[in-house]
Amino acid sequence: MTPAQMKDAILHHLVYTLGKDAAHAQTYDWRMALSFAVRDKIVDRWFEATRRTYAGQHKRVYYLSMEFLIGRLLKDAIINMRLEEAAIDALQELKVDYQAILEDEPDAALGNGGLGRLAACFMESMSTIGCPAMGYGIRYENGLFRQRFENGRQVEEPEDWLSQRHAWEFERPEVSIDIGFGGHVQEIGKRANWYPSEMLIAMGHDTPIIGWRGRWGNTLRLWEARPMHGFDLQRFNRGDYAAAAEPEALARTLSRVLYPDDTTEQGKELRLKQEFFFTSASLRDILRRFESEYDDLRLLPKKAAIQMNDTHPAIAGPELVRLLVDERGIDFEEAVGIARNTLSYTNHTLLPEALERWDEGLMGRLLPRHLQLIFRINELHMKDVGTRKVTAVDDGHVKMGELSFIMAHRVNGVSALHTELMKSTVFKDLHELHPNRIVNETNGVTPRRWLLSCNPRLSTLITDAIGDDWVDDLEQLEKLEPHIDDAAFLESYAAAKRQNKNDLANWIAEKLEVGIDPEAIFDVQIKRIHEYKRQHLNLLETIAHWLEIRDNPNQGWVPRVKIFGGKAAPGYVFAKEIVRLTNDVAKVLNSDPLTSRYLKVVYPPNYNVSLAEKLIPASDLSEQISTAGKEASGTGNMKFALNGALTIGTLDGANVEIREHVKPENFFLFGMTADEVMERRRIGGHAGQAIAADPRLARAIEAIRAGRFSPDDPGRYHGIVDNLVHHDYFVVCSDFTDYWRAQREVDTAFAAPKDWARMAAFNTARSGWFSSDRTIRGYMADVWHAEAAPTVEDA
Ligand code: 26Y
Repeated sequence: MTPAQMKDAILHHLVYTLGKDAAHAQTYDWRMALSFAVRDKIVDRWFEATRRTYAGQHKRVYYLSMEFLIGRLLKDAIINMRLEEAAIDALQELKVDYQAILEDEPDAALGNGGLGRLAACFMESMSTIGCPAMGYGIRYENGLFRQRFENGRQVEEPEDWLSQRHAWEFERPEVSIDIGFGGHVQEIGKRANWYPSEMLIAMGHDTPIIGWRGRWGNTLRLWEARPMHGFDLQRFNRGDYAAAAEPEALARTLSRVLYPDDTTEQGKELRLKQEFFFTSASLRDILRRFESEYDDLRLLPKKAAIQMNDTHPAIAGPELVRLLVDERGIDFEEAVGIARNTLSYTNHTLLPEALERWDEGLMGRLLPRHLQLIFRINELHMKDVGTRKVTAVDDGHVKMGELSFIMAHRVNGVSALHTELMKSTVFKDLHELHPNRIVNETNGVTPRRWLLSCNPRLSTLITDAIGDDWVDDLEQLEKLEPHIDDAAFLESYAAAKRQNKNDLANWIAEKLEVGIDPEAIFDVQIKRIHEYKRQHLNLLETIAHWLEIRDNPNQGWVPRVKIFGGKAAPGYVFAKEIVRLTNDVAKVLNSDPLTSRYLKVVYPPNYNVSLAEKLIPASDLSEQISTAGKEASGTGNMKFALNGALTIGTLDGANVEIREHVKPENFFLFGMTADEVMERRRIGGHAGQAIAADPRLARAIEAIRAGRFSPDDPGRYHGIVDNLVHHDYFVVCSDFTDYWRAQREVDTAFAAPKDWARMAAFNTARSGWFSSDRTIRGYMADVWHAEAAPTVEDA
């Protein structure tokens, strides 16, 4: 597409789609016009891919996920269609600011964190590789809440990303599926009829996901809940206006909000309804498509692979069995076999409090037929394995992890360590019974968004050095290794980082009114706030460091800026206190004339995908400091390494594999191993011992206790302090001393800029394995048994 054609396309949409005249168009109008112009180009590609999938009778992958944290879509689309030059030139002629347009797009925050972002990276990679696939999820009207700080405290506000027109989706009223809840079951022979007492409709909205170079495009289909009967005219006519609208409002609540909890499972009825709603709609859509092409349901596992992203769609097992048995007359045992060979399950957490369990009573009320089938599936499994030792139903609860395991032919973990821990802990018994079922598929991230698009300076430098094949095949980054000995290359590498840091410093000055030194170490911890992720370990080290600088302010300290970002679940009290403490610490440190040129803390509110895209390219140090054994994988860790930030981290999740790839000498390791953590916890008073042994730690804790960061309310953080001193389940105190040591090694290393740049560049060169393209190829080979389709020529 030439710039002139792009300009015409933009103006065409401005006038005929938006009904605006260029003279009066606002940023919003230009954004929409540009989005539609780009979308037109995508649609052709997308149709071609769909045609080829049908024509070639390719196996399709269905990715069922409660979350798709896709963020902004315009730049991704422009980059993958390679329309950036045309767009920039066209807009320049129209005197419209391209960057302002990009920034105007709201983030589609349809996810909490890692799990949702992984699903988004997978969608992009499947399109890039040409894996025929479809993502299925919920079209939340309100995504993850927006975070604001009020006197340092987190305040949540609704995220209304749909309040403006959404340029990327196509409404599919013809894809409307009715979903039932409640009611009763009538068994007739081997089958049953389910008569639900409540019905609503799932309506599809399709977003095309285009791969790199536009060679392939898949669909993300998100379901919106709609009332079956809409609004009650009879009641309205009687003057009962509120009641007339009630059924409508009730149905719609199903796709209203994304649950903002990602560690504490609460067993909420509405969440179970959401899970069944999108899973059932998706399965019936999948079967409808399958039956339009094939007439033998036994072929289903050959033609469809259905991935359950965690247990959130775990009701897929019983629902698929129900559709096969009750609605298609297939024998129960055969139906279980078909379902199992079609389904697979990814586990993302070992934290006991995050494992879903549903109360039998609740399940029986909402999904009476499914509960019956769960009992039968469970009995059949026990019969097959010849033991009653493992069960999916226990203590009046349905355990969704066990149910998913039993109903899947493959179960995977998301990093090597996590997969081993699955085998030895939560799924130990099941693993012994099914030793080939658990496999590992270490996570990855898409290099299009997380390098090419977010870090143009580094991308250009890489392409100048080794050509642009790395975008298709990230492991080509290894070709950078010889350049790392070239002083000129290293200097350019460092210059790109410096400019990124300058941009970020300017942004922080403008948005947060905090001045930071672009020469300082940009030390960044961005992720959801959780005890196991240990933001408070980072804070304790910050405080200890501050006190040490105060002791001796003229000692030539290596300047540092600590950047935090992340949301706390609204009901997670401890996490919210950490948020507040971070803001309180920032306030005190940033205004301390003795120390502030050496140490600052910044905490931009509302961390999201777009903010990550700003922060990661400008980071020097990546904080990956979870208690070993608790972070299943992490994916931020990969984005940082790829963009040349060095990691300070524990042997947890994918950190272990990152360290192997980038070499131990280019990684700041500290802390106990997962085994040592378990040992340490057995020692009574382990925290007290650690505090007594390290005066720096004792002093930092004492500063918090004494109210130095909350002088108006000295007792504010006694909860945190007591937890640390008396419980410290996440062994913050016991890891502190080694963390401090590693941080001082960071200071020393950073003071030698050439060596630092070489280590950073080595991280980039060795991060190619962490592409989600590699991960997807792994799933295709080990889990889905699917092959890529022949793709279309380059866009
Ligand atoms: C059921 C409810 C409480 C729940 C909702 C969301 C439970 C969990 C979640 C989300 C979990 C999540 O995001 N897990 C993260 O998945 C990433 C992708 O695999 C991992 O990299 C990361 O370590 C893990 O915490």
